[in-house]
Parts: sequence; C-alpha cells; structure tokens
Amino acid sequence: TVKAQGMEEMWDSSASKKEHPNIQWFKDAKFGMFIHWGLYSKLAGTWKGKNYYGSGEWIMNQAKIPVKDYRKIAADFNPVNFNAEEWAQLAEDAGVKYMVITAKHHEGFSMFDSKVTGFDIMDATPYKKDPMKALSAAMRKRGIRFGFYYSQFQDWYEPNGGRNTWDYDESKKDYQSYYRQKAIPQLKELLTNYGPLGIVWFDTPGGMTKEQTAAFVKELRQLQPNSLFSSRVGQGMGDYKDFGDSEVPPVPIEGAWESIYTHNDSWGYIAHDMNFKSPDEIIKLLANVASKGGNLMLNVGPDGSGKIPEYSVKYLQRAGAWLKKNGAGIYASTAGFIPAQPWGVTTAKPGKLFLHVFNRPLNDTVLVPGFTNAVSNVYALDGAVKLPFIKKGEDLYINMAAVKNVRSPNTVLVVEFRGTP
Ligand code: FHN
Repeated sequence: TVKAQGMEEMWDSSASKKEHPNIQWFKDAKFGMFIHWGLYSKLAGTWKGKNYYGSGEWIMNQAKIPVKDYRKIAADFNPVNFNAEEWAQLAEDAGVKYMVITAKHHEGFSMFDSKVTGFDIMDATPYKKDPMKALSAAMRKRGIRFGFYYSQFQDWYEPNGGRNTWDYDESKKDYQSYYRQKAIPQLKELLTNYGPLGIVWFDTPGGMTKEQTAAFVKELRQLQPNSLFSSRVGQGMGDYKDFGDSEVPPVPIEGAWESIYTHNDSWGYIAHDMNFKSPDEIIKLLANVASKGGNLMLNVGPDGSGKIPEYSVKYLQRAGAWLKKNGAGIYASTAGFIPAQPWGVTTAKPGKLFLHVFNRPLNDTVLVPGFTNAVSNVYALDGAVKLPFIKKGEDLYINMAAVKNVRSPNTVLVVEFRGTP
C-alpha cells in the first residue's frame, strides 16, 4: 500500500498524524449511503423550461438563478412522500453501515430545523417538519451510523457566503462574518440536536486560513468528540481522506479513506437522468474500492416529493442481497495483498484472502500468482462450496467448476492460508 498523497493537495497523510480513536468502525464499514436532497431536488434539473444536466444540485449556479427567485422555490417545497422509515429500511436492505445526508448544500437552504435562518424547511416551506429528526432516529434504531453533509464555505444564498457571483460581488465578501453568523451556529445545531453523529461531512473548503480551520475544528469537536470529520474540512485536517468525486485510487492506500460515487450521473435529483449503475456495477465497484482498502459511499438523489428513485431502490436492494451472502469478503476486510488479476480483485483478513471473481475464466481455472503462504483450504463463500486447488511454486491454481451460479457478477472465493503474507 502507499500513502495518500497528491490525490487531493490538502490532505496531510504524514505518519505522525494520530488516528481518531473512533476510526475503526469507519474502516470496517466499507459501504455507505450518501443522500443529496434539497430545493434543487424539486427543480429536478429543469429551470424555466430549460433542461440542465450533470449535477442537479448545481442548478442555481448553472442557471444563475437570483436569490430572490430561488427563495420562492421553498414556498412550494412539500416533500409529503418522505418516509424516514422507508429510507432507513432501504439503507439496511442495501447493507450500508452509514448514511450521510445533505443538511445544507451550496444552495444555502437548510433541510433541518434551524433557528439561525428563516431559509429552512421549518420556516420557509409548507412542510414545516424536520425530516432530519425522523431520519436520524430511524437510522439509530437500525444501528446504522448517521451523519450530515454541510457545505461550510459555499453558500449561494448568503451575501457573505462563498461563490455566488451572479448576485453578489465576491471581492466584497466577508467570509468570516458568514462563518460566525451561519456556518458555525448551524453546525452547532446539527451537532447538538440529532444525537450522536457518525460523521460530519464537509465539502469544498474556502475562506479560512490553516489557523482558522484548526480553531473551527476544535470548537466543533468539543460538541461531539466521537464524530469523524471528513478531509474536506480543508487544510489537511479531518479524520479520513475523501478522494475526488467518482475517484478510486489506482493502488491500495493506507489509512481510512472513502470513494464517493453517484448512482446515476448526478448527486441531486434530475428527472431526465436514467443512467443508473446496475446492481452488478455497484457490486463490482464496491469490491474494487474494498480491494484498495477503502469505503464506497454511493449517492442517491430523492425527488422533491421525498421519494428515492425506483431504480436506486431496486438496484441497491439487489446489491444488498448479494452482500447478505458475500459480505464476509467486504465488511471489515483490508486491501488484498495480491494485485488485480484478469479475473478480478482481492481483499484480505488475517489468514484469509478473498478472490472477487468478476470474470470467470473460461476454463474455470483461477490463477493466483505470487502466493507465498501455504494454503489449507479453498471454498466459494456463497454456499461454502469446497474447491480443489494445487500450488506450483508461488502459483496457486483453483478449479471453480463446482460453483454453479455462473451469472454472479462477483463470485467470492476464500483462500485460507497459514502465516502472514
Ligand atoms: O460541489 C459538490 C457537489 O455538488 C457534490 O456535493 C459533491 C459530492 O462529493 N461535492 C462537491 C464537489 O466535489
């Protein structure tokens, strides 16, 4: 494995950096659900009859919608189909171990009950309920960690928030006053009113020096020392590394980290985006990320009524069904010590190497080269089917003909061995 460097300039991967004492659950989790949900979900990728594509949550910026028009969307935002139990049940069925949802994205709208602003779901919409209260409770009930995404710098609604250049003059902004008056008090609300949070997921840092970021982190940490902060808090801080959007590192990486992916092409709901990753693609992506030692956090974008797109529901459930049988090769695993092969990738646990066979060899013979340890047993995880093997020097040959399910997107074979690799 190598240290994460150069992948995201701000991340401090020095060995001297102490790990967060509560990091182990995150390292073991492997699979998380990301949710982008806000006023943009109601626009669904369309503004004044024009269709936008790519990132639904960026529509205010793409269409340069003035704040005075954007705020009106809230008056019609009424997600009556939102059902916290259904969302939490989907998370459980999908087999994710954590969920992170947008409390406030760049648009500046608060999807929670905030006393700091009137531009929140309680005050500005007919819905007048706090969906985050219900969701955090439903997740806790199921023992799945819950966390908030919070756009700490970009806030296109506020005159002093980052990056709205169509209403405000960026050079005249006082970012510090925005941090003092909105971001910090809101983060305090989130860290106080929703029980223990697994993660606070920051995004697109800006407007703070290293010293200011350190003070910001320190102040917030006091409220929930057990909660993990993502690396996008900026300035090399945070408890684990997030790679760029839709990025998997090419080689195994040490330490706690996460790859983040959209399910279709957008984070926020776009009605005309039907490019959903199939269950097979999700299963392979998850194994690929795990084989490098990281977590996959996969996003879904509910619509403005509060419904998660049916393809996200169906496909995540199918991925979850695979995980029920094959999760031992994913959860709590570490990067595989055998690099990617023509047939697939590997993950590991003490005394076990998991072969994730994506491309079943036509002769049913899986070659694992460079395997130095003595092998005691080989079997397919699903059904515990024992498989014959031979070792020729450091080449391990496994015959998987006895595995009958030829359609599986990822057949996991377990190699039990003696000693340390
Ligand atoms: O600009 C955002 C984007 O809308 C989305 O939230 C992603 C998710 O990782 N983060 C930012 C871009 O990196």
